[in-house]
Amino acid sequence: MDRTLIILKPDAVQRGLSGEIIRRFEARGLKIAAMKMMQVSRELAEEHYAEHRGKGFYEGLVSYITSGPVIVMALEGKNVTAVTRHTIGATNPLQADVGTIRGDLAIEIGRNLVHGSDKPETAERELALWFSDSDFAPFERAGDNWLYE
Ligand code: DAT
Ligand code: MG
Repeated sequence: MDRTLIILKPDAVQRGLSGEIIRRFEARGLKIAAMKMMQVSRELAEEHYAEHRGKGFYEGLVSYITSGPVIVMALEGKNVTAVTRHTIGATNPLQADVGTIRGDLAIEIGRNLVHGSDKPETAERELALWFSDSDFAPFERAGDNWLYE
């Protein structure tokens, strides 16, 4: 099954929205394959956001993601990266549809609550950056035949 990386950013943890956000992913049918809470180092933040190095918002982005603990998850499901991007909503919460995490729970682009890998290849790179094999607890979920045809 496909896997993707999700980060509940420091504002999600500080605002007490971790449960609400995880609930939305679980309710959609996604399976939690790995999950941990951690303080992000500057090195990891820079590696994670390497594609944005040099952009005007880069410094703010790195200080935001390192400003407090985050919850990192590997979610699993068919087409999981597309499914999670859909549930997360547009990067700028003002453009995110109502019904999405950012559209319902956030206001500013610099406090948009959650990271999700943008493509399957990105997911692969990011999962390797944040998790090792021993972080995963594989299990069969009863009822998956009611989620997938
Ligand atoms: P996403 O998080 O939706 O994948 P992205 O990868 O383009 O978006 O950018 C990473 C993060 O950087 C994004 O969640 C918020 C911040 N960001 C992106 N574009 C920005 C901008 N124009 N101004 C301020 N912050 C921005
Ligand atoms: Mg991105």
